[in-house]
Amino acid sequence: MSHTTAAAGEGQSAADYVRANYTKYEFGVPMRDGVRLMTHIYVPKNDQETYPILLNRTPYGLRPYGVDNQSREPSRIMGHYAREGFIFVFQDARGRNGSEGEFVQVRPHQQGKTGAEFDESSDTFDTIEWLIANVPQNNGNVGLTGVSYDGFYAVHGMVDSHPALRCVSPQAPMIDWFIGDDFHHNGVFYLASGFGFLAMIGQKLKKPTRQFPRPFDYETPDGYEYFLNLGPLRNIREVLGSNVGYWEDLEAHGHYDEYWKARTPLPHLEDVKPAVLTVGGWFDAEDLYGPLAVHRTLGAQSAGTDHHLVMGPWSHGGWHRGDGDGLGPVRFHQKTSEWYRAQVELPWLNHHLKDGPAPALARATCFETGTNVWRRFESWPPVEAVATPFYLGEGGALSKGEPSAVEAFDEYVSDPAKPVPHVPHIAMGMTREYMVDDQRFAATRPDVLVYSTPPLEEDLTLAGPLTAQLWVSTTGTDSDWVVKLIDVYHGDFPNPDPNPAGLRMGGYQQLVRGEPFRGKFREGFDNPLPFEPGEPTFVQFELPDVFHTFRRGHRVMLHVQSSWFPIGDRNPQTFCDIYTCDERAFVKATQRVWRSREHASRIVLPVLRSGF
Ligand code: PG9
Repeated sequence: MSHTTAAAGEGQSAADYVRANYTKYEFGVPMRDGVRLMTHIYVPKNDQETYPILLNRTPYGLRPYGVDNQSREPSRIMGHYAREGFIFVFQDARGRNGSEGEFVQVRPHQQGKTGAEFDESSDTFDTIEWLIANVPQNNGNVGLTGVSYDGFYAVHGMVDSHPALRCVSPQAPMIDWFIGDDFHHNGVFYLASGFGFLAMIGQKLKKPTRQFPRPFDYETPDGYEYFLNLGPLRNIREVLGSNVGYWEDLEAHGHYDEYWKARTPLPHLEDVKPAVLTVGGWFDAEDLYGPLAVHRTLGAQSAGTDHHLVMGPWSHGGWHRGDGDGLGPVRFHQKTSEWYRAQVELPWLNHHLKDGPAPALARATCFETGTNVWRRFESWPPVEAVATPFYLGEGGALSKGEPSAVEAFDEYVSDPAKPVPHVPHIAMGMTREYMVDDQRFAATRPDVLVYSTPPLEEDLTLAGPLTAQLWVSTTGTDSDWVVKLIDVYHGDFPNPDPNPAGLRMGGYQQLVRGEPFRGKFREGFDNPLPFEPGEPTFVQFELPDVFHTFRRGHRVMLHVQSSWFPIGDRNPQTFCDIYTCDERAFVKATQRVWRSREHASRIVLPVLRSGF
């Protein structure tokens, strides 16, 4: 038996190190229905050891294909852990790229499968069965990780899991494309990012291709202008042409029907056997709903599962990218991503896959922004947080005092021809930084209502979801309501040093959490209802969890508006099928947000701590 010694590792790029120390294999792994899934396997050349398998399944392709082509690092996680003794396995999902079969976007789980019936859970099970039986030097233990779409597959892999699957880490997993991930938030279509995805991997391909699709050529850097000129959503079909693909599904399912209900894996997260480490980022613009929903559902439905949550100050996938010491102008003054990988993820993988020491993990390890400190909780949201209503008041006040006026409201005209931008600068698509961008540009618009506390006399820490409870009226018959929670820095907040961008951080209005809600769904996402023009109507919705401290001297600010473009599509403000309506449906509407004794609008904040 020949054996090799690892080449010198330090100083080499991950790709060079992988080439020098791993043998790449490529197989079509057979599923129970005979379809073969393209699978890349990287086995350490040191054949004196056995190693656990770290599996990742993806719709985005495994380029480069071919055992002799190792022209690039296969993945970030392999780049981080190439020296840690794993067998890395990457697989094209069914029907994608090098794999056979039919690709189905967010394929539903099939309960009670028999014979050759399959889904993502069985494809994962069959893959693990084959790997354990065929891959040299494996120690019989398998871990499954994945970010975003790959995280969706990781969640499916933990359902009816293979006995060799010891641990699963769904990271920013997509969980529900209508309620809160990617394509929709509370029924509002996420136009800027959704269109980009449709143009990238939304096509219904006649057969899988190993080529990654060329990015869509918008012919302008200005997303606001591009999508405004695009007009009603129905024009997407025309722009994508024969590649319209998945848009047809989105267009056909404009409310939360059986199509959508079948596509969330949450109902199947029962009796989950592998250990689970769910990871998310407070500033994840794509899939923030998913990790929080998985954590809550495991806690509610799968009591026996050894599961933990990590929420850091990260954008989408930020925990595997870079060192995590800031996002845009917001600094965390520590390498949060490196800390997570070294102190949490790798020890957790080694514990479950190599019988390493158990990392001292609380149920939830969460980074508190504002004070920039990791904290540990035995439950998330923390039971100690107190739901505290802050009322919208006269003169733009935001306070704990209930309004006393008999009839009071603030109003603005919402014009779909001039929607409120979601970013202060020119951008195409969805930038990572929009989740913490300065909101001063919006605060001065006549179609944005602004409410604020006075400068805080002591720190205010929020931990958990926010609930908007608005009494609103509109002259239209449908409307969106966007609520943004903002941390207003005091006037002499220090500028970065060095400050190449010439930022002025004094008075910065940092977005902490923003979320839209399509008003027609106020009685249920599967029950769209028109507004009665002019009639005060109660609209309530949740904004995803935060863990943020407003420092003493800062202000808590709320913006309320009826468009957020082009992150969200424009509501025509006429009750109709927004995916197929034409330009005539788009009308100006006068919006009112009521703040009277009988119609008291408020935001309920999860106050964990005031002061020290
Ligand atoms: N979560 C990402 C995404 C999916 C669908 C639409 C837009 C973004 C992703 O998996 O890339």
